[in-house]
Amino acid sequence: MADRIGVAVVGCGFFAQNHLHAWQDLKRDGVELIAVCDIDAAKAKAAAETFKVPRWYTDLDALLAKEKPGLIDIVTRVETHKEQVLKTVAKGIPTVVQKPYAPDLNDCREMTLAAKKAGVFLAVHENFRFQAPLRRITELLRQKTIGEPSWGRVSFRTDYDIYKGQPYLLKEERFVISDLGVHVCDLARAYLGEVEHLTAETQRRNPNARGEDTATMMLKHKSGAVSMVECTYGAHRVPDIFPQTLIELEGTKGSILLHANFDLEIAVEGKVTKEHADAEVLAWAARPWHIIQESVLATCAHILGALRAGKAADVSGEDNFKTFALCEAAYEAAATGKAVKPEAL
Ligand code: NAD
Ligand code: 89Y
Repeated sequence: MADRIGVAVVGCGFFAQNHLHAWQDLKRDGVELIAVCDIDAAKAKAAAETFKVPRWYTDLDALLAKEKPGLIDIVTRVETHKEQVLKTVAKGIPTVVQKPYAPDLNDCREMTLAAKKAGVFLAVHENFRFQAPLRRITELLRQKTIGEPSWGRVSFRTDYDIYKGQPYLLKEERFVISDLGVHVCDLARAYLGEVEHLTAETQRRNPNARGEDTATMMLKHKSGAVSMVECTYGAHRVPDIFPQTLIELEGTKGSILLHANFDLEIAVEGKVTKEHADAEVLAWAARPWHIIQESVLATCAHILGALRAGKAADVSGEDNFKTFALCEAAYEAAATGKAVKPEAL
């Protein structure tokens, strides 16, 4: 049995339920949920009761005054991330914060540099690259199965009613790039490497949304590879495959195609292999969210492993800064109609 680690979860809303389940599953790896916190007392109390967490708080300062978590998991919405991360980092507590990292790149920079200066572990819960079919693709690329990848497409297109669970999204001034662009840009980076420059077009296809609900981005990677990276909440497709991400990658020796319903096609020098790369439906999960729910467990497990190994997570604050820099560049590119180079830390 691994050493015990006390985890505190801040924010007990819609998505935090998945984190709470994941940390509970990781009890087998020594995780103990020691406290939860939400400014809404009813949510904090309900989470404590459901997940058998001994203490609940309505204020992060009160939690920090009483508890000594080995890891704090912030699952509140984006506008609260900086204030909370700066507090936990100042206390030297290893921290993970949900995506999007922050409302803008300067805030991402401030948190990343604060953690770096203090030598405190900081990760962003960027979970898409940990989805079962998407991590299988990472493995294939690491094995150089298709040689050097030179072209790709990352695509998330839906008009599933996400507003039922996440009504706040309709009011976001920065909408789909901030919410989904962070995931698809992260995948493009993970598969094809860092980006030289990008261009982008945005659209608002749903008149009830405040911000853009569609983004089409073209990335020129430093390796010379090019990718089309797309996300929309305004697709009208039948069937709607929410929340699946589709992938196309072409390399010097072959290609990898992730089709709908997790069907993976790997072509190497003319020979095609097919795999079904669906995720396990965990005991607490349900379709169609199961693919994301299983990735939350995989992300938490990865972050825990990195922390214990004394290493930065693959999705460290510094890493996610680079993903967010692509999103910030996409907003600028869409506004100016020009190719934009992502900013460095
Ligand atoms: P939500 O509004 O349902 O939950 C947020 C909770 O935080 C609420 O219960 C609220 O009361 C609480 N809160 C607000 N300020 C607080 C504070 N200062 N201290 C403690 N608690 C506070 O939102 P959500 O849909 O759960 O989204 C949370 C985050 O999860 C967002 O950043 C969202 O983008 C992200 N998310 C990620 C995925 C994914 O796949 N990675 C999916 C959905 C949502
Ligand atoms: O908010 C989005 C995310 O980050 O992943 C899925 C989601 O909840 C809805 O598309």
